[in-house]
Amino acid sequence: MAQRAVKKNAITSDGIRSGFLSHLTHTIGRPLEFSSMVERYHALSHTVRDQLMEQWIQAVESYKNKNVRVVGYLSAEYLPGPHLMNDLQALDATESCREALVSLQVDLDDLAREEPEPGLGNGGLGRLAACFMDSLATLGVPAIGYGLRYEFGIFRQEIRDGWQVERTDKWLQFGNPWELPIMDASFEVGFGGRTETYTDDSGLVRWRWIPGRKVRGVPHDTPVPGYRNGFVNRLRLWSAEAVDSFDLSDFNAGDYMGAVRQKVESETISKILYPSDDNDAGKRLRLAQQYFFTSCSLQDMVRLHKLQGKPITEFHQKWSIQLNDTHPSIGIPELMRILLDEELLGWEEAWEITQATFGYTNHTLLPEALERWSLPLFAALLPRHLEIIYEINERFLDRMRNRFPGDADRIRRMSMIGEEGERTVRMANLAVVGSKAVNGVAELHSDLLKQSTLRDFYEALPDRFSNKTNGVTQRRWMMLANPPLSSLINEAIGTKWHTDLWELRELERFVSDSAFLERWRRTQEATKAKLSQYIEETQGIKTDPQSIFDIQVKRIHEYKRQHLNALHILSLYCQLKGNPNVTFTPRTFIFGGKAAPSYVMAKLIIKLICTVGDLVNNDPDVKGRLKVVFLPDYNVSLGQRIYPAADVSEQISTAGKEASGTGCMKFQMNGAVTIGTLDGANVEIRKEVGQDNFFLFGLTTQDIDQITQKGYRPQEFYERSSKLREVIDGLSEGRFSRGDREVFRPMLDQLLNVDPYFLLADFDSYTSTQAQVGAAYADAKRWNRMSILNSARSGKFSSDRTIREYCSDIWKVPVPSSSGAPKNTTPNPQTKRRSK
Ligand code: 26V
Repeated sequence: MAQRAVKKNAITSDGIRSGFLSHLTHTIGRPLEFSSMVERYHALSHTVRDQLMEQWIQAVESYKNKNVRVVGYLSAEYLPGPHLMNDLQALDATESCREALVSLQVDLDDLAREEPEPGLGNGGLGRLAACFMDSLATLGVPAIGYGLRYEFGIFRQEIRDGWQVERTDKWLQFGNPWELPIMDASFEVGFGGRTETYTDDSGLVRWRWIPGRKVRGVPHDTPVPGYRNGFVNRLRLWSAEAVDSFDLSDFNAGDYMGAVRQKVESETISKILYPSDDNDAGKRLRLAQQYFFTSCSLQDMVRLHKLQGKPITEFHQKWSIQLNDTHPSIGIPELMRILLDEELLGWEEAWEITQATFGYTNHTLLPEALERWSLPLFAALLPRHLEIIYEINERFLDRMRNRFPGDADRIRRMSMIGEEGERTVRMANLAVVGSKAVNGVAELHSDLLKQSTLRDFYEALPDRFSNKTNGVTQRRWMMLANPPLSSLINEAIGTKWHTDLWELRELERFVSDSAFLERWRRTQEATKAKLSQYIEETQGIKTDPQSIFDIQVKRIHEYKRQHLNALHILSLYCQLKGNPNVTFTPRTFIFGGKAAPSYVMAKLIIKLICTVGDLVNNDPDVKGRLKVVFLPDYNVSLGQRIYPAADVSEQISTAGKEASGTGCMKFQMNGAVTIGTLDGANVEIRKEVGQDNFFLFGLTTQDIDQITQKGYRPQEFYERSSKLREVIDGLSEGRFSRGDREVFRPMLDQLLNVDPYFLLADFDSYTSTQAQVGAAYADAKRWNRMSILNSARSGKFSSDRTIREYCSDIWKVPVPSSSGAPKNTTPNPQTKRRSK
């Protein structure tokens, strides 16, 4: 009798069906017929989590007792996106699940739409952490991602009359079926108070910290499954609770409010994510958050280390800790404090262990984003840590004085304490000195770090520095986000690319196959049609799937220059108004992204985009050839709809400002062609795809240095370019804003007088390159070829490659050979040859 081979441990449709019904009854307490969508979603999520738990326990057992090093990834932010479909995919259970639900007249996609995504991050840095977690699990590397369980994540964005309005994110409102609180692994974290010395039994003088108050951290664990390898890591997020739920003496004395005040204050620590992605210096709560989650995480690692019966002196052999930016860099003095004050080691030994444990990743060159804490604030909250930092600093600066005698300026710049104006603690300096490895996130960024921001440190400690170009997971950004394209690729070249993205280069065999080119085009058009439908349903704007979908999604920031994009659209609009019958490749411009609530200029950029949209979408002269859409509340889920539908990827930051960018990679994988500056990872994308398959424009970092030295005068560019004058004057005279001459005044003043991000200098280059984009698109065959080549040459940008590099160069952890992707990470000869 013919029988379908059932894989060992395969998750069957019957299994899911009975698990789902059982959870509806026993966990939710509702019969199927009276259950709501949310309840069904919860029942299904519990069913899937059950499967993960079994694998989780197996995975923990498999490495607990072995001598493997574990990665501790410390990040204040994670943006994992919805779990359900991702975890089903990892378990290879999507089809059985669909089948099981169909038999109950329930639709899987309906349930998946009920999942609120955990918005526990601002942007690229948080999403990178989530891609890394996916790759670590898929490569079978034991790792724990540590962070904060914010009760309120990044705000929901609404647009009212073209302005951003923030609404509270309540992702935990209906409970979170993916997490498991682990009550017996909680820790206390101290704040404030004072330090004192005492003499220990052997007559040595020692320090101890007597905190003024304590807060309890409770871990909530979310399983992170590897892709079809039976391996599961965990994301461990700390939630703050009061050490005692209320103070009994206050309570007995009748002070009910006083009794709960402490509880409320403690819980504040993990209440809300700071929605700004540059510096929030002076925010005491932010420092408290950083110390809280870092201390809990270190205590947890020390506990796990000791559970294995290992001496604390071997801590660095068991753990490799990566600092995702400086946010957790307080971990350096915290580990020192644990080793000195609690484990009673001597300074030298403690310092050796600490330095051998940490690696530090820098994610920004913007000076305003480098963390500095006011010294009095720091001293009040973390007095013992400040003492330790002073000692680290003194010893380090002594070494530097020997290395660079007489160079007082250099010593001042390298100090962990800033003395100009208000005294500050400089976290980047601490992170560099306390780590064995320091890295940037793209080649250009790492070079600029060495030449500018961290130059003194590079000169003193050159071996510490390296580059680790970012990557993104193809499992979420292609397979989950773009099933039609993924199927087409599977059919053409098989499925090895799921765990080895270099395999996509096999697509190059098809670039001259007109039948394949046509299928590629039709697939993309169908995906664009789906986004069109979403846009019409949510925004009431009609868009043409045959027009160029030209997309810019990312946080709104002046350096990312969404307003340069908007100025170009206005210029196209003027062109159409001037000659309504001009030949013109129709375009749909799509934007998405949040502005920090306090960032006035970023909010004005959103207003500009929406104003341009109102203008062009409804003008009969435009004849529908130009559409502008601002999609509100850009997040991971929306990104999954957007990236697959792009023809053109806008990566137009001022050269030298974007550390890497990762959206660029998501677009490229899905076959979009980039228009971009030589900034961040664009440089490497262009190297991979070749200059013919990338639209380059704008000033380079060197050009900008030169212009700056000579003195940049944006007015000159305005005077020289008639196109630029047309849009600037139009804005200034209110011609694009129903006569309102004031609304964009602050932006125009800034552009004409200062223009710190060189929009006016880059405008002509940008518009003429955009004209080339239009012409290229008009030649469908040429465009499809470019699109395929972009996807085919995106192998380098898998986070699997990035994680392999961290494992071998920084963490020194082996990647199990049984894991999906091959060991070899060198680029293929073909793409090498094409490199410029
Ligand atoms: C800083 C702060 C300061 C205090 C308030 C909250 C907060 C949140 C985030 C940050 C750091 C922002 C740095 C960042 O996100 N950098 C981005 O990192 C991406 C991943 O490496 C990279 O692709 C982007 O180019 C880079 O801007």
